[in-house]
Amino acid sequence: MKKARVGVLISGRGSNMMALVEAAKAADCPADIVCVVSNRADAAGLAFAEANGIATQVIDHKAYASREAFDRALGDYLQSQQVDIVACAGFMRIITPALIRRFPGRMLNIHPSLLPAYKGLHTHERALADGATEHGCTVHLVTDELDDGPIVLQARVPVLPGDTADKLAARVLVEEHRIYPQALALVAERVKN
Ligand code: NHR
Ligand code: GAR
Repeated sequence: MKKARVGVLISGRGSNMMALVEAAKAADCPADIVCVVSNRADAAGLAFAEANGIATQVIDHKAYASREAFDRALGDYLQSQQVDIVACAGFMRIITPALIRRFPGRMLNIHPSLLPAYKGLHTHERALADGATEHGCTVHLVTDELDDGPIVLQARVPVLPGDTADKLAARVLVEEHRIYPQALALVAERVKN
């Protein structure tokens, strides 16, 4: 079976990346995780990727004069690895059109809210402050507009009495780890053919 080659972008813990890597170990998974890129050298997820025999690369945004220059370096590395699909997984830098246009319709992100609600940062705190009764996560295609691209999959969780941002985030994260591999497989099936 021909598999889509996937590069994952992280900035930290990398638990979503780990879920993608584990799911891609299945023989019938249409996606192959070929590299993991972090903008931070101390990202915990890098060691996991290395232990799993996946190429890793640190590209520090602070070493570049502009967002565009950073994105050009990211794109050059991803293309050197012949990546078909880019999966952002807790990647914390806003991506410019310079990178997005190199992977049209082939760049995914997981966002911890039920988009279009709570775009941007601190989603769990904002949902709690609003008294929301439902919250969740969304896998969407990345477009030039932040957290605004076509939705691939969503999952909902209840907001429970006594919730803190940490408790709510943990409940959402379980669903992130479930739907991100599913969404990647959907896009990989499309890209492969
Ligand atoms: N880029 C584009 N063009 N479109 C999207 O939908 C993107 C994106 C880049 C990242 C993830 C995202 C989220 O799901 C994401 C979606 C970081 C910021 C941010 O403000 C906002 C949204 C997201 C990720 N980052 C600061 C910046 O100046 C830095 C914050 C930090 O380093 O802690 O880039 O929520
Ligand atoms: C996840 O909850 C992800 O949805 C969120 O950060 C966490 C990363 O965890 N993403 C964003 O907030 C994007 N702005 P992980 O590194 O363990 O996957």
